[in-house]
Order: sequence, then C-alpha cells, then structure tokens
Amino acid sequence: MVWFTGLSGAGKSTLADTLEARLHADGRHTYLLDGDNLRHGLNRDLGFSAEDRRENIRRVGEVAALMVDAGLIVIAAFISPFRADRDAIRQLLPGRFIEVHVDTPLEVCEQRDPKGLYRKARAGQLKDFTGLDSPFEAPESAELRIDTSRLGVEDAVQQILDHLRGRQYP
Ligand code: GGZ
Repeated sequence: MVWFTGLSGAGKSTLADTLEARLHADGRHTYLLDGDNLRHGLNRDLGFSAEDRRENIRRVGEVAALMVDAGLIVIAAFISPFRADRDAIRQLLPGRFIEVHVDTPLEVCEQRDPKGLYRKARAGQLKDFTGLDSPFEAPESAELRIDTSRLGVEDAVQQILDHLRGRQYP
C-alpha cells in the first residue's frame, strides 16, 4: 500500500487521486482511503484530539490491511501526524507499506489554505490544528519524500510509480 502523510494542504489528496487514476489506467485494482470517505462514515465519531487521531489511523490501518489481503493496491491519504501510529501500520504490512512524506513547507500549505482552515485556526476558531497547535512528527525513513512546492503533480506521481515498479509491486 501507498501511505501519504503530511500537513493539511500539502497535496496528499491530489497526489493520491492522480496516482489512483494512473494505476487504474494500467488496469490495476485500487482503493483510495482518505479523510473524506472515512471521517464521514466509519470514523464519524472521531475528532482531532491526539487520542482520536490515533484511533482514526489505527482503524484505517486495519481496514487497509484487509484490503491489501484481498489483493487491492490501497492508497491512503491522512495527515497521520504520529510516527508510532504509522510505524504500527508498517508492522501490520511487512514489506508492503510504502510511506510517502508529502513534505510541503507549512508556509506554502498555509498560503494555499484551500478550505480556509489555517485562517480559522489562526483566528482561534479551530483548535488542535496540525502544524499550528498540534504536532506533526515527520517520518525518519519514508520510502519517498515529495515537496509539492518544488515538484509538479505529474512528476511526483511518476516518481511514486517508478518506485512501485522498482519493487515489482504488488
Ligand atoms: C488538521 C483538520 C483539523 C485539525 C479539520 N487539524 O486539508 P483537509 O482538511 O481536507 O484535510 C484535513 C483533514 C484531516 O483529517 P485526517 O483524518 O487526515 O487527520 S488525522 O490523520 O490527523 O487524523 C483538514 C481537516 O481534516 N481538519 N480539523 N484540527 N486537519
């Protein structure tokens, strides 16, 4: 599976969508898990406290492992701010967990602010916002690191596809 981690606005969903489209075009069976389809259903009881984020990622990891077992290429796009939580999923999927750190600088994410969430958080209307008053623990050994302020979407996705092919994935 390909696991995108990074700040809000870093470009995780855009990369995940484009990667999925490219894999589809190649006839691969994929499933995309992201905050949007999970936090409205399975995880709708969870907020953004550290405890809830941990539970969010734990459930996503379990679901992803089931889907990988079923033979799908699973793509996940979550902030997933805690290293220990991401590492736990790596343990669940030995040799099949490809971590992509979408390492776009906070200032760029904040400038993009596609949903106005950084503005709200700065105004004190949104608490526990990642990168501002809630931590993001950067990966220490992600398989790939992509800064979308320096690399275009198509080039970034090509880099991920090259990595997958190099591993003869799946
Ligand atoms: C971070 C928040 C918050 C807070 C709402 N902190 O850019 P988005 O809007 O579309 O994606 C973010 C999404 C994060 O959900 P995840 O499930 O990926 O988070 S985690 O892995 O930390 O559990 C953002 C929006 O929800 N959002 N409040 N306080 N992002």
